[in-house]
Amino acid sequence: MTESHPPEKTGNSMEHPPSWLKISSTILQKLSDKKPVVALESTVTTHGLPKPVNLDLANQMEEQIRSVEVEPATIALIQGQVCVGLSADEMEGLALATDVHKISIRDLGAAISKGQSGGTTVAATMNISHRVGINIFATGGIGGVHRGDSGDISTDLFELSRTPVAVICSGAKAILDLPRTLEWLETVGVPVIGWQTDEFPAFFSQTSGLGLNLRADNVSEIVDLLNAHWSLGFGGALICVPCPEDAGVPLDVVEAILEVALMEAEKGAIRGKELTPFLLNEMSELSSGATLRANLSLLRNNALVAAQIANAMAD
Ligand code: PSU
Ligand code: MN
Repeated sequence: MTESHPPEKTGNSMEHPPSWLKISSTILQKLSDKKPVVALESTVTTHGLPKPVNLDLANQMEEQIRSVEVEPATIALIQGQVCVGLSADEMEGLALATDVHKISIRDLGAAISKGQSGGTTVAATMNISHRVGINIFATGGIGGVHRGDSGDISTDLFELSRTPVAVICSGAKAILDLPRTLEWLETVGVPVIGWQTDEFPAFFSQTSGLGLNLRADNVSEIVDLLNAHWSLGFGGALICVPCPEDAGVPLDVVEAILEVALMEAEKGAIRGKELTPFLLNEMSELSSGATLRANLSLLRNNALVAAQIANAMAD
Protein backbone atom coordinates (compact mmCIF):
# COMPACT_ATOMS: atom_id res chain seq x y z
CA MET A 1 0.00 0.00 0.00
CA THR A 2 1.31 3.43 -0.80
CA GLU A 3 1.66 5.88 1.99
CA SER A 4 -0.51 8.96 1.78
CA HIS A 5 1.17 12.29 2.38
CA PRO A 6 -0.40 15.32 3.99
CA PRO A 7 -0.76 18.27 1.61
CA GLU A 8 2.33 20.42 1.33
CA LYS A 9 2.37 23.23 3.82
CA THR A 10 2.12 26.73 2.41
CA GLY A 11 3.12 28.56 5.59
CA ASN A 12 6.46 30.11 6.32
CA SER A 13 8.40 26.89 6.85
CA MET A 14 10.59 26.59 3.80
CA GLU A 15 12.71 23.63 4.83
CA HIS A 16 10.85 21.52 2.27
CA PRO A 17 9.71 23.95 -0.42
CA PRO A 18 7.11 22.68 -2.89
CA SER A 19 8.39 21.65 -6.33
CA TRP A 20 7.17 24.85 -8.01
CA LEU A 21 9.27 27.03 -5.71
CA LYS A 22 13.01 27.72 -5.96
CA ILE A 23 14.65 29.90 -3.33
CA SER A 24 18.30 30.89 -3.79
CA SER A 25 20.58 29.35 -1.20
CA THR A 26 21.76 32.80 -0.05
CA ILE A 27 18.21 33.97 0.61
CA LEU A 28 17.31 30.70 2.33
CA GLN A 29 20.29 31.15 4.63
CA LYS A 30 19.46 34.81 5.39
CA LEU A 31 15.86 33.91 6.19
CA SER A 32 16.80 31.09 8.51
CA ASP A 33 19.33 33.39 10.26
CA LYS A 34 16.57 36.04 10.61
CA LYS A 35 18.64 38.50 8.57
CA PRO A 36 16.85 41.28 6.65
CA VAL A 37 15.61 40.51 3.14
CA VAL A 38 13.66 42.82 0.79
CA ALA A 39 11.47 41.41 -1.98
CA LEU A 40 11.35 42.99 -5.46
CA GLU A 41 8.71 42.43 -8.12
CA SER A 42 9.51 41.74 -11.77
CA THR A 43 6.55 43.01 -13.83
CA VAL A 44 8.13 46.44 -13.65
CA THR A 45 11.13 44.86 -15.41
CA THR A 46 9.21 42.76 -17.96
CA HIS A 47 6.36 45.18 -18.75
CA GLY A 48 6.94 48.53 -17.01
CA LEU A 49 10.23 49.85 -18.40
CA PRO A 50 11.85 49.96 -21.85
CA LYS A 51 14.72 47.59 -22.71
CA PRO A 52 17.60 47.66 -21.88
CA VAL A 53 17.28 50.22 -19.05
CA ASN A 54 14.92 47.75 -17.36
CA LEU A 55 17.84 45.34 -16.81
CA ASP A 56 20.11 48.09 -15.46
CA LEU A 57 17.38 49.28 -13.14
CA ALA A 58 16.63 45.78 -11.81
CA ASN A 59 20.31 45.36 -10.98
CA GLN A 60 20.55 48.86 -9.48
CA MET A 61 17.62 48.17 -7.15
CA GLU A 62 19.39 45.07 -5.89
CA GLU A 63 22.61 47.10 -5.42
CA GLN A 64 20.77 49.75 -3.39
CA ILE A 65 19.50 47.04 -1.05
CA ARG A 66 22.91 45.38 -0.73
CA SER A 67 24.53 48.77 -0.01
CA VAL A 68 22.98 48.68 3.48
CA GLU A 69 23.70 44.99 3.97
CA VAL A 70 20.24 43.72 3.21
CA GLU A 71 19.62 40.81 0.82
CA PRO A 72 17.46 41.54 -2.26
CA ALA A 73 15.00 38.84 -3.36
CA THR A 74 13.72 39.49 -6.87
CA ILE A 75 10.75 37.21 -7.52
CA ALA A 76 9.80 35.95 -11.01
CA LEU A 77 8.54 32.91 -12.90
CA ILE A 78 11.13 30.98 -14.87
CA GLN A 79 9.81 28.05 -16.90
CA GLY A 80 7.00 27.40 -14.47
CA GLN A 81 9.09 27.76 -11.34
CA VAL A 82 8.54 30.61 -8.91
CA CYS A 83 12.08 31.85 -8.28
CA VAL A 84 12.95 33.86 -5.19
CA GLY A 85 16.35 35.38 -5.98
CA LEU A 86 17.59 35.35 -9.58
CA SER A 87 21.06 34.67 -10.95
CA ALA A 88 22.61 37.33 -13.23
CA ASP A 89 21.74 35.16 -16.26
CA GLU A 90 18.18 34.65 -15.11
CA MET A 91 17.74 38.40 -14.55
CA GLU A 92 19.11 39.19 -18.01
CA GLY A 93 17.00 36.52 -19.69
CA LEU A 94 13.85 37.83 -18.05
CA ALA A 95 14.57 41.51 -18.77
CA LEU A 96 15.52 41.09 -22.43
CA ALA A 97 13.03 38.38 -23.45
CA THR A 98 10.12 39.36 -25.66
CA ASP A 99 7.74 36.50 -24.91
CA VAL A 100 7.35 36.76 -21.14
CA HIS A 101 4.03 36.99 -19.32
CA LYS A 102 2.63 39.42 -16.76
CA ILE A 103 1.66 37.21 -13.85
CA SER A 104 -0.78 38.26 -11.16
CA ILE A 105 -2.74 36.13 -8.66
CA ARG A 106 -5.17 34.61 -11.16
CA ASP A 107 -2.29 33.74 -13.51
CA LEU A 108 0.07 32.03 -11.04
CA GLY A 109 -1.44 28.54 -11.13
CA ALA A 110 -1.72 28.58 -14.91
CA ALA A 111 1.83 29.89 -15.32
CA ILE A 112 3.19 27.09 -13.12
CA SER A 113 1.15 24.39 -14.88
CA LYS A 114 2.12 25.62 -18.36
CA GLY A 115 5.80 26.12 -17.54
CA GLN A 116 5.68 29.83 -18.37
CA SER A 117 8.21 32.56 -17.63
CA GLY A 118 7.24 36.06 -16.63
CA GLY A 119 7.20 38.97 -14.26
CA THR A 120 5.18 38.83 -11.06
CA THR A 121 2.96 41.81 -10.24
CA VAL A 122 2.74 43.48 -6.83
CA ALA A 123 -0.10 41.10 -5.86
CA ALA A 124 1.72 37.92 -6.90
CA THR A 125 5.01 39.10 -5.42
CA MET A 126 3.38 39.95 -2.06
CA ASN A 127 1.78 36.53 -1.97
CA ILE A 128 5.02 34.67 -2.66
CA SER A 129 6.98 36.91 -0.27
CA HIS A 130 4.64 36.06 2.58
CA ARG A 131 4.84 32.33 1.87
CA VAL A 132 8.62 32.37 2.16
CA GLY A 133 8.69 34.69 5.19
CA ILE A 134 9.63 38.08 3.67
CA ASN A 135 7.49 41.00 4.87
CA ILE A 136 9.17 44.03 3.29
CA PHE A 137 8.79 44.63 -0.45
CA ALA A 138 9.87 47.56 -2.67
CA THR A 139 8.41 48.68 -5.99
CA GLY A 140 7.54 51.80 -7.99
CA GLY A 141 3.76 51.98 -8.01
CA ILE A 142 0.92 49.61 -7.22
CA GLY A 143 -2.01 48.88 -9.48
CA GLY A 144 -5.33 50.46 -8.49
CA VAL A 145 -8.61 51.77 -9.83
CA HIS A 146 -8.49 52.87 -13.48
CA ARG A 147 -9.96 56.15 -14.69
CA GLY A 148 -13.34 56.06 -16.40
CA ASP A 149 -15.95 53.34 -16.05
CA SER A 150 -14.07 50.26 -17.31
CA GLY A 151 -14.39 48.63 -13.87
CA ASP A 152 -10.69 47.73 -14.05
CA ILE A 153 -9.52 47.41 -10.45
CA SER A 154 -6.14 45.80 -9.78
CA THR A 155 -5.82 42.59 -7.75
CA ASP A 156 -3.01 44.43 -5.97
CA LEU A 157 -5.66 46.11 -3.77
CA PHE A 158 -7.20 42.79 -2.73
CA GLU A 159 -3.84 41.20 -2.02
CA LEU A 160 -2.87 44.23 0.09
CA SER A 161 -6.04 43.68 2.13
CA ARG A 162 -5.20 40.10 3.06
CA THR A 163 -1.44 39.52 2.97
CA PRO A 164 0.80 40.87 5.76
CA VAL A 165 3.56 42.44 3.67
CA ALA A 166 4.57 46.12 3.68
CA VAL A 167 4.82 47.57 0.17
CA ILE A 168 7.19 50.52 -0.18
CA CYS A 169 6.17 52.49 -3.28
CA SER A 170 5.52 56.00 -4.66
CA GLY A 171 1.76 55.58 -4.72
CA ALA A 172 -0.14 54.03 -7.60
CA LYS A 173 0.62 54.01 -11.33
CA ALA A 174 0.37 57.57 -12.67
CA ILE A 175 -2.36 56.73 -15.15
CA LEU A 176 -4.87 55.61 -12.49
CA ASP A 177 -7.72 57.34 -10.67
CA LEU A 178 -5.88 58.23 -7.47
CA PRO A 179 -8.83 59.41 -5.32
CA ARG A 180 -10.76 56.23 -6.07
CA THR A 181 -7.67 54.09 -5.49
CA LEU A 182 -7.24 55.67 -2.05
CA GLU A 183 -10.93 55.09 -1.26
CA TRP A 184 -10.58 51.43 -2.19
CA LEU A 185 -7.53 51.06 0.02
CA GLU A 186 -9.59 52.42 2.91
CA THR A 187 -12.52 50.12 2.07
CA VAL A 188 -10.34 47.00 2.16
CA GLY A 189 -8.57 48.11 5.35
CA VAL A 190 -5.08 48.96 4.14
CA PRO A 191 -3.15 51.59 6.12
CA VAL A 192 -1.50 54.11 3.80
CA ILE A 193 1.49 55.78 5.42
CA GLY A 194 3.23 58.84 4.01
CA TRP A 195 7.00 58.61 4.32
CA GLN A 196 8.02 62.11 5.49
CA THR A 197 4.92 63.48 3.76
CA ASP A 198 1.26 64.22 4.55
CA GLU A 199 0.18 63.56 0.97
CA PHE A 200 -0.37 60.55 -1.25
CA PRO A 201 2.46 60.85 -3.81
CA ALA A 202 1.39 60.82 -7.46
CA PHE A 203 4.20 58.55 -8.71
CA PHE A 204 6.21 60.90 -11.02
CA SER A 205 5.05 63.86 -8.90
CA GLN A 206 5.80 64.25 -5.22
CA THR A 207 2.35 65.59 -4.44
CA SER A 208 -1.21 64.79 -5.49
CA GLY A 209 -3.25 67.15 -3.32
CA LEU A 210 -4.72 64.04 -1.63
CA GLY A 211 -4.12 64.02 2.12
CA LEU A 212 -3.13 60.94 4.14
CA ASN A 213 -4.08 60.34 7.76
CA LEU A 214 -0.83 58.53 8.58
CA ARG A 215 2.69 59.85 8.38
CA ALA A 216 6.05 58.44 9.50
CA ASP A 217 9.28 60.41 9.65
CA ASN A 218 11.69 57.64 10.57
CA VAL A 219 12.03 53.88 10.29
CA SER A 220 11.27 53.15 13.94
CA GLU A 221 7.80 54.70 13.58
CA ILE A 222 7.18 52.42 10.61
CA VAL A 223 8.40 49.35 12.48
CA ASP A 224 6.15 50.11 15.48
CA LEU A 225 3.16 50.68 13.24
CA LEU A 226 3.73 47.50 11.19
CA ASN A 227 4.26 45.37 14.28
CA ALA A 228 1.02 46.66 15.82
CA HIS A 229 -0.91 46.15 12.55
CA TRP A 230 0.38 42.61 12.20
CA SER A 231 -0.11 41.72 15.85
CA LEU A 232 -3.80 42.35 15.18
CA GLY A 233 -3.69 39.73 12.44
CA PHE A 234 -4.28 42.23 9.62
CA GLY A 235 -2.87 42.23 6.08
CA GLY A 236 -0.72 44.55 4.02
CA ALA A 237 0.35 48.15 4.45
CA LEU A 238 1.38 50.77 1.94
CA ILE A 239 4.35 53.00 2.67
CA CYS A 240 4.38 55.89 0.22
CA VAL A 241 7.72 57.47 -0.57
CA PRO A 242 7.65 60.57 -2.82
CA CYS A 243 9.92 60.61 -5.88
CA PRO A 244 13.30 62.21 -5.03
CA GLU A 245 13.10 65.98 -5.39
CA ASP A 246 15.69 66.34 -8.16
CA ALA A 247 13.79 63.91 -10.41
CA GLY A 248 10.12 64.64 -9.68
CA VAL A 249 7.89 66.02 -12.46
CA PRO A 250 5.25 68.63 -11.47
CA LEU A 251 1.69 67.29 -11.32
CA ASP A 252 0.30 69.75 -13.88
CA VAL A 253 2.97 68.68 -16.39
CA VAL A 254 2.19 64.99 -15.84
CA GLU A 255 -1.56 65.60 -16.20
CA ALA A 256 -1.07 67.56 -19.43
CA ILE A 257 1.06 64.92 -21.13
CA LEU A 258 -1.13 62.10 -19.85
CA GLU A 259 -4.10 63.75 -21.54
CA VAL A 260 -2.24 63.77 -24.85
CA ALA A 261 -1.06 60.17 -24.37
CA LEU A 262 -4.62 59.03 -23.59
CA MET A 263 -5.84 60.66 -26.81
CA GLU A 264 -3.12 58.88 -28.79
CA ALA A 265 -4.16 55.56 -27.22
CA GLU A 266 -7.79 56.20 -28.12
CA LYS A 267 -6.80 57.02 -31.71
CA GLY A 268 -4.74 53.84 -32.01
CA ALA A 269 -7.44 51.73 -30.28
CA ILE A 270 -4.86 50.60 -27.75
CA ARG A 271 -6.34 48.86 -24.72
CA GLY A 272 -5.92 45.95 -22.31
CA LYS A 273 -2.42 45.02 -21.26
CA GLU A 274 -0.87 47.10 -24.06
CA LEU A 275 -2.28 50.30 -22.60
CA THR A 276 0.10 50.91 -19.66
CA PRO A 277 3.35 50.36 -21.60
CA PHE A 278 1.99 52.51 -24.44
CA LEU A 279 1.03 55.39 -22.15
CA LEU A 280 4.29 55.28 -20.19
CA ASN A 281 6.26 55.33 -23.41
CA GLU A 282 4.23 58.22 -24.88
CA MET A 283 4.62 60.20 -21.66
CA SER A 284 8.36 59.67 -21.65
CA GLU A 285 8.60 60.93 -25.25
CA LEU A 286 6.34 63.90 -24.58
CA SER A 287 8.46 64.89 -21.56
CA SER A 288 11.84 64.31 -23.28
CA GLY A 289 12.52 61.44 -20.93
CA ALA A 290 11.63 63.25 -17.70
CA THR A 291 8.96 60.75 -16.62
CA LEU A 292 11.30 57.83 -17.32
CA ARG A 293 14.08 59.49 -15.26
CA ALA A 294 11.59 60.03 -12.43
CA ASN A 295 10.49 56.40 -12.65
CA LEU A 296 14.06 55.10 -12.42
CA SER A 297 14.95 57.48 -9.61
CA LEU A 298 11.96 56.60 -7.45
CA LEU A 299 12.49 52.87 -7.95
CA ARG A 300 16.10 53.08 -6.72
CA ASN A 301 15.11 55.29 -3.80
CA ASN A 302 12.22 53.04 -2.76
CA ALA A 303 14.58 50.05 -2.72
CA LEU A 304 16.88 51.91 -0.36
CA VAL A 305 14.10 53.06 1.99
CA ALA A 306 12.70 49.51 2.06
CA ALA A 307 16.13 48.12 2.96
CA GLN A 308 16.46 50.64 5.80
CA ILE A 309 13.04 49.57 7.12
CA ALA A 310 14.03 45.89 6.81
CA ASN A 311 17.19 46.58 8.81
CA ALA A 312 15.19 48.29 11.54
CA MET A 313 12.68 45.39 11.60
CA ALA A 314 15.50 42.89 12.04
CA ASP A 315 17.04 44.74 15.01
N1 PSU B 1 3.45 50.57 -12.01
C1 PSU B 1 4.17 50.97 -13.08
N2 PSU B 1 4.50 50.03 -14.00
C2 PSU B 1 4.12 48.71 -13.88
C3 PSU B 1 3.36 48.31 -12.75
C4 PSU B 1 3.05 49.27 -11.85
O1 PSU B 1 4.50 52.15 -13.19
O2 PSU B 1 4.42 47.91 -14.74
C5 PSU B 1 2.93 46.88 -12.61
C6 PSU B 1 3.07 46.35 -11.17
O3 PSU B 1 3.68 45.09 -11.22
C7 PSU B 1 1.64 46.24 -10.68
C8 PSU B 1 0.93 45.91 -11.95
O4 PSU B 1 1.46 45.26 -9.69
O5 PSU B 1 1.54 46.76 -12.91
C9 PSU B 1 -0.56 46.13 -11.83
O6 PSU B 1 -1.18 45.60 -12.96
P1 PSU B 1 -2.78 45.50 -13.02
O7 PSU B 1 -3.26 46.92 -12.95
O8 PSU B 1 -3.09 44.85 -14.32
O9 PSU B 1 -3.20 44.70 -11.81
MN1 MN C 1 -5.79 45.81 -14.51
